[in-house]
Amino acid sequence: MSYIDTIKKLPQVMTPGSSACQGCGGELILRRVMQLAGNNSVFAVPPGCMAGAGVDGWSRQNGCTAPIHITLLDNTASFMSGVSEMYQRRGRGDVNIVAVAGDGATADCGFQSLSGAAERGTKMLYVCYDNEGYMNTGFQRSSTTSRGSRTSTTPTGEAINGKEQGAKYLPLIMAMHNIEYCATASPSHMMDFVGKIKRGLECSKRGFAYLHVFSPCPTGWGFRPDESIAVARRAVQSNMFPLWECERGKYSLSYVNHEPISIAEFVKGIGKFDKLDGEALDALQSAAGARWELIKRLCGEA
Ligand SMILES: Cc1ncc(C[n+]2csc(CCOP(=O)(O)OP(=O)(O)O)c2C)c(N)n1
Ligand code: SF4
Ligand SMILES: [Mg+2]
Repeated sequence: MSYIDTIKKLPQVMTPGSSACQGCGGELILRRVMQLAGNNSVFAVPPGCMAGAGVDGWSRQNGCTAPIHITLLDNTASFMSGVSEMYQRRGRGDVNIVAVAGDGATADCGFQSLSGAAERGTKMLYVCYDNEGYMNTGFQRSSTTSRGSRTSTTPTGEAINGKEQGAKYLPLIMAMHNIEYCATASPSHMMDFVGKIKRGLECSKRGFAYLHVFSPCPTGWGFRPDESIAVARRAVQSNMFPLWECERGKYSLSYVNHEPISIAEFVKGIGKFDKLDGEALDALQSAAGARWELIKRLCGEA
């Protein structure tokens, strides 16, 4: 059965009526994860754009049709460790334990709790939708924000020209926790993403599974809502966001770029990068190149 047929047959767990912006990558990611996990699941969505958009429920009309917790910004994985443990002890390992959190809640505020749950091998699937910033509170920079991005706390002007530090590459840090499953995904490569959600759910029955998903944000990044999928596709095609997976220590590439497009091509039309000069573009290009070489070596493709 094709992934489209699979998706068509599955009911939506996230109800209509979310207030996320048009073209929000995060909403698409969350809908797919919830749909694949289904109603025999317990979800956690901490503060951020997705909780703010109402997925945790803010009236009797909308929210989520499965049990869902709005955890704290910094305790999602430890909170869900307790939930997972309770279900294991009751012999209910069939229940999917799933967290979907932003990059701020994952790579920064919640990292201690995430790292602990990963190291303990908690049986759960943790999905980070990475829109490279604290979008729900006004587009502040996070540790995963790309170098040179204009955010509300890293403006472009005379004093600084966007974020001065490079992005923390969290998926590899998570893979180094020796977890059951770790993968990157993009909404532009939906078949790959759906396969990884399924694999992540399966692996969450044995231990910790982690998905890091590129999440274009038209409002915060400054591009047209109907460009979201194209932006995500260019991120993959330029090696800005390589697609790979690692199951029990075995790495493999999910998408091989024989002729990658340049980073200059990727950033075209994305407002947060519109003040990048040649030097900043070169820095982004060489960081992307170095990361790609490292991943290829890990995957035995170098
Ligand atoms: C400890 C703590 N500090 C600050 C906040 C305020 N806050 C709520 S959502 C949010 C942004 C979260 O960013 P991210 O996790 O990346 O999700 P996004 O908004 O980008 O979807 C912040 C800072 C909070 N809820 N808790
Ligand atoms: S600000 Fe960005 S991440 Fe938040 S709902 Fe809008 S598009 Fe989605
Ligand atoms: Mg974010």
